[in-house]
Amino acid sequence: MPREELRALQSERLVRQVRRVYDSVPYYRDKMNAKGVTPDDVRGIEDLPKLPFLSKSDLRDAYPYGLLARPLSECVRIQSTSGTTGRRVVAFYTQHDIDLWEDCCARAIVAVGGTKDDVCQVCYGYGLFTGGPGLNGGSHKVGCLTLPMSSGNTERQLMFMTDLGATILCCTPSYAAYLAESAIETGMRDKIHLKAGIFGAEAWTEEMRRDIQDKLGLKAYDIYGLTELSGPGVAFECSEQRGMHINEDHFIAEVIDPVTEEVLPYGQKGELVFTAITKEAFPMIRYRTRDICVLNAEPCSCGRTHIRMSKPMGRSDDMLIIRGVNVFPSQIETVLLNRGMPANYQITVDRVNNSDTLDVDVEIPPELMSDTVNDITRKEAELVEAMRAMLGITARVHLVAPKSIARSEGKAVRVIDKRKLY
Ligand code: DLL
Repeated sequence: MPREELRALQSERLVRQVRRVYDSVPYYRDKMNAKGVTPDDVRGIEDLPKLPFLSKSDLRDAYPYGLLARPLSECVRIQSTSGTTGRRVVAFYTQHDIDLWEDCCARAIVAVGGTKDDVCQVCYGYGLFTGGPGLNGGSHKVGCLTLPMSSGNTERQLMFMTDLGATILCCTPSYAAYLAESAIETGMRDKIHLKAGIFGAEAWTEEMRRDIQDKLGLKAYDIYGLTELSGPGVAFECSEQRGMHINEDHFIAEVIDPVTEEVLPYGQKGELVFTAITKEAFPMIRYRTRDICVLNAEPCSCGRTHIRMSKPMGRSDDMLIIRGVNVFPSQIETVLLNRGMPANYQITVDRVNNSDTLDVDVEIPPELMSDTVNDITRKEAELVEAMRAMLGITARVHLVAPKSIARSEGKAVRVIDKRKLY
């Protein structure tokens, strides 16, 4: 669609969406009233900056139903991120929302050359996580033979991949790298016929792209999305592999200065903000993603007119993505404090053999100092279990001697991220 037409479509959808949320969601109405803006003030996309921002804290305040724009009886599904209730995002979908979301994922598959003749192996997690259900739906829409593998069980993944001749692989980039290594180690590499991979949900570098491409003999494409906006498929790479086209007929993108909240011109680095203009149940107006990136409006040689976003270059909050799971350091702190441990801890994240590691060093409280090695090992195991329950992933917990974690004169350095992903 030519850009002028797209802009007109976005304007029309935005105006309708703003009116709809104002009329049906008291939470939005109050926020707009507080900013002194009514739906009459929004006549087109140029009026977008008048609207208030929405952030994760709004989602928390309004949890679970406060941002619903349709009656619950019209909703057919929820999806959710990892995390505790407070941090957890629960998104609602009508059947129409699911159809549009799957369309977005289908576009991503078509963009990597997918057709109904392809065999598409989906090894993102199924269930609450959006990765599996989103790509699964997209693959059906394209008409690919879909292998709904979900994550894990590498041996079985490789068996289906080779026996059924998978041609498209959808998973996190770190799992793709792990699959590649396992295929090489088990001598199955020559039986793999993948042509494309659709990898996202976490940050990955160009080096990692080259490594996966070389090892699996495919072209590796990036895909971006977040639960709040439906899931994967908000943006995806085309044959150019140079930035991800944003599905702008569904999502209007802005980049802002995260501190001043001023809207920045295309080409400048800032925090990505999205307005979902077609979602029914869980609309999201000017949602602050906390992802830092750059938008690029230059025409793309693939012919798509949608602008492109760079790979996320970091976050404007402290969220970590570890093995595809969203983790806030405060969740780890909560586990420690609930279990009577001191707040003297340090989190180290690294990537070893393309897989994320999470280590938590905690100083032994003085009352445990007299305990035996057995007691300490038991305490560590208990903390590992409590963290798994809170975060959904396994951390290695090490009880260390009191005062062995360096004290800082300013802010405590709680997190050391050695992954160099950005
Ligand atoms: O990760 C949705 C998704 C599933 C995207 C499968 C792609 C593929 P959440 O769990 O809500 O949703 O996490 C969203 O993950 O704000 C980014 O910080 C990060 N993220 C997602 N895609 C990418 C990517 C899914 N391609 C958060 N590169 C987002 C870097 C990404 N970070």
